Amino acid sequence: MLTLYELLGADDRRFSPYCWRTRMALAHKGLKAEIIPCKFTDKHLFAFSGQDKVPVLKDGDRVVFDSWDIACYLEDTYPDRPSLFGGPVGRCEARFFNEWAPTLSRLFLLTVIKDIFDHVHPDDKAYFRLSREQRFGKSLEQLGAESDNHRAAIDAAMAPLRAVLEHQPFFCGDAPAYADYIVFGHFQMVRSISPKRFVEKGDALYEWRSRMLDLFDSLGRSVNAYPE
Ligand SMILES: N[C@@H](CCC(=O)N[C@@H](CS)C(=O)NCC(=O)O)C(=O)O
Repeated sequence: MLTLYELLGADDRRFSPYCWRTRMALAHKGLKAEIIPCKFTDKHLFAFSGQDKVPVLKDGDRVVFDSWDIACYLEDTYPDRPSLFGGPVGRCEARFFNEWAPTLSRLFLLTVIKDIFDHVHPDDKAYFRLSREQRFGKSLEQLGAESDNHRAAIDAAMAPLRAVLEHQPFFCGDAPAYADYIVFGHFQMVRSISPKRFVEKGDALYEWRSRMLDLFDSLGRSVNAYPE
């Protein structure tokens, strides 16, 4: 019996990039999990994990947190199901994506932080404002006013992603695997809460995202989000 604790926003929005990785990884493995949506201020729901972030996965008595550790756990515990990494070399390469993704994530976050604030659950507004203003040392309004300053850095970060997709349909080759889910999570985060567009039709990344959204009976489209 698998249970996934994941982040919940207003209007049932699911905007955690790390939870999306786990959702996609479970689907890739063909595993079903009960989803327990948690607001930022619902940390008591997964306090048994001994830390304060989602995703948290419970598999019977086992508790695993941190999306990378969850992916490795699923790969090692369910080796007979489709592989997330395609072997030890693929696991090492996916680790690079895992370490690199926060660079893109931070740029996306700074660009859409006011949109996130507008879409966090009403119960979480005060927590989100306080914690993010402390983290960035600026008010949300100030960050919002500067939101378009990161476009050039985002384009630079996305350039190698586009270059790879000129040669192959997925980052992992002919079929998607965990490195694709890592990148996809961050695109799902922005699409879940922001009308801002980062990829347009005709862009290799847009086409890749459409293929990702088609996966697992359009799992990525099963949530409230802005138009593709
Ligand atoms: N390295 C962790 C990051 C998890 C993370 O940052 N989760 C965010 C949601 S996207 C969270 O739970 N934040 C709680 C908070 O900010 O209070 C992972 O990969 O799972």
